[in-house]
Amino acid sequence: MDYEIDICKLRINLIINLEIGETMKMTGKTALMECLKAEGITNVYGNPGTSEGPIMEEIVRHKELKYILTLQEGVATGMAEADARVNNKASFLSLHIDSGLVNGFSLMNDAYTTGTPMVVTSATYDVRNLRNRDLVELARPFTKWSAQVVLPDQVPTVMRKAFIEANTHPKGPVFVGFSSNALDGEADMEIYPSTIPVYGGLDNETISNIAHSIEKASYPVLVVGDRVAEDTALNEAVELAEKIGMMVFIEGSNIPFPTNHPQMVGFHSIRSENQRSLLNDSDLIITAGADLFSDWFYEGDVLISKQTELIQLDSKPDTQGNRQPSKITGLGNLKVILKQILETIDYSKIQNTKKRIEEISNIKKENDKASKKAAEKNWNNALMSPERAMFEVSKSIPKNSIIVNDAISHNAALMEYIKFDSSDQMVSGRGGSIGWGVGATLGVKCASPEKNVIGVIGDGSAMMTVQGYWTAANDNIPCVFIILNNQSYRILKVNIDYYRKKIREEVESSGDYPYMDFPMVLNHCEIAKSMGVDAVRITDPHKIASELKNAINSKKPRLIELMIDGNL
Ligand SMILES: Cc1ncc(C[n+]2csc(CCOP(=O)(O)OP(=O)(O)O)c2C)c(N)n1
Ligand SMILES: [Mg+2]
Repeated sequence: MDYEIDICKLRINLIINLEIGETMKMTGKTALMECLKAEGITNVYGNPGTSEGPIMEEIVRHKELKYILTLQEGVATGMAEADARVNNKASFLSLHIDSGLVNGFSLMNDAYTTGTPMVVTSATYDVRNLRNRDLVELARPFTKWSAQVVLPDQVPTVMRKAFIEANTHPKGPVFVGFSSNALDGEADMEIYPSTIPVYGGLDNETISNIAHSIEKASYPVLVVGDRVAEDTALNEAVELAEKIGMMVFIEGSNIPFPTNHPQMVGFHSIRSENQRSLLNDSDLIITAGADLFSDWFYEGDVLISKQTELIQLDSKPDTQGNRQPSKITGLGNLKVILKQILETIDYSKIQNTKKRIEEISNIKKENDKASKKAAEKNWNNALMSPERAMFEVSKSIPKNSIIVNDAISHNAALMEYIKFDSSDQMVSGRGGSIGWGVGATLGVKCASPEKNVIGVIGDGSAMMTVQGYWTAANDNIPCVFIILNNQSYRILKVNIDYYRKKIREEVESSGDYPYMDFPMVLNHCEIAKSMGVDAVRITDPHKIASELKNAINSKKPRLIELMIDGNL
């Protein structure tokens, strides 16, 4: 009896009083929770199984931690991915042993290739049980580092290491498996938080070489990407572009540059002939945190002309050397590097800045005019055009909002009609796997509850993780899902046409798109309602702005399904 009371007291002490670095006897599962709290984690995204029993009964004793139950691991993984993107540091994801973990791999694979830091865990059974799979081996292709914990007092070290590894470039998911022996066993332990690694700039010689190249360039181009946003270097990128008079392209899935800036002439794509020729006319291209000419199809190694000098700057090492030989490759914190460049350039040597800026803004105006003209043709169609839909959506987006962009083939329309001037206003899916947007919308709202969060999601992508509507209702996560119902996997049609024309060099596409349409039209409105989320289906574009306003004001999760023309 005395023993039980002691244990009870000890647990109360642990929950209320544990100080950083204080030695205390505790179980591995308590240590795990204390580690999460030390890391500043508040949301645990997951789906539990029998092996996670010890974690589930422990987590409810820690009021600082909120477990958010999802009904499919794809939802939980999307939530954790987006949480990490918004907070710019590793999030925490708890998946069930093998089967649950494997369901998470689809979006973990994207996080791995694009560099989103996440600590992913599963619990395994007693190590003496030979039924256990080797989870570390299973997770290896989707994680940059992984470990199996079998003793309780391994927990603090391994968790600290896991957070450091996830947050270190190249960032990505890490995996930790906990045996029940480690979770239920007791030991003396101390809890310390990890430290997020910091990165510096480049040596003086490299910086003056870069400055020199800029000073002598007559037509310099800047391609900015995700890591500019991650390194909070948007202002430095703008200052550089404006002081030098550089043409700017945005690449990737964050906002590294104001999208409506007069020098921002387009979103970087190998597929645009106009853009290729603009890039090839340049004598200096600087990429900052951006992947140049990246696409699913291979179109050659060297794609810029011989007279174009390439300088690649990035914080993520594994992005370098994939294609395009560069004259200088600089790795470090992009905010620091861009500041170093700005401080080193001899501005008296730079000529024609004003004239260049004028020319660039004229190119931008021409591009804008051309896309407006193209959109006008279908503006009043009976089945709403994606451009019209995005224009109507843009009318009701409050200032304090984050857009979660999983618009897939309507991404261009979204970026054309919704303008962003800072890096915290939008995150978009990073490729590979569909099914990101529903979880991501929830994850962004959980990570930034004070913001209005609006997810714009393709009907096919949303269908992969519709279970997320239930989580929205169950936890009352007041975000808005805008589903673009174009009754198809439209992007596959776009891509197969590009493949036919560009890779197979067919003069005309056959126009066949097998298994890329949904003849039996999905009804996300009814699906959402069946899971407790208020929803509306809209065919008349005039109703969009007021419905979106109502949805945001409702302070409840809402779904707006827009019936969109998916024709190419
Ligand atoms: C998990 C997964 N399965 C299949 C695919 C192949 N795929 C890529 S895009 C896409 C269709 C997306 O359709 P939707 O979200 O409706 O967007 P739309 O192209 O219609 O705008 C599919 C099936 C994938 N990327 N990931
Ligand atoms: Mg679709």
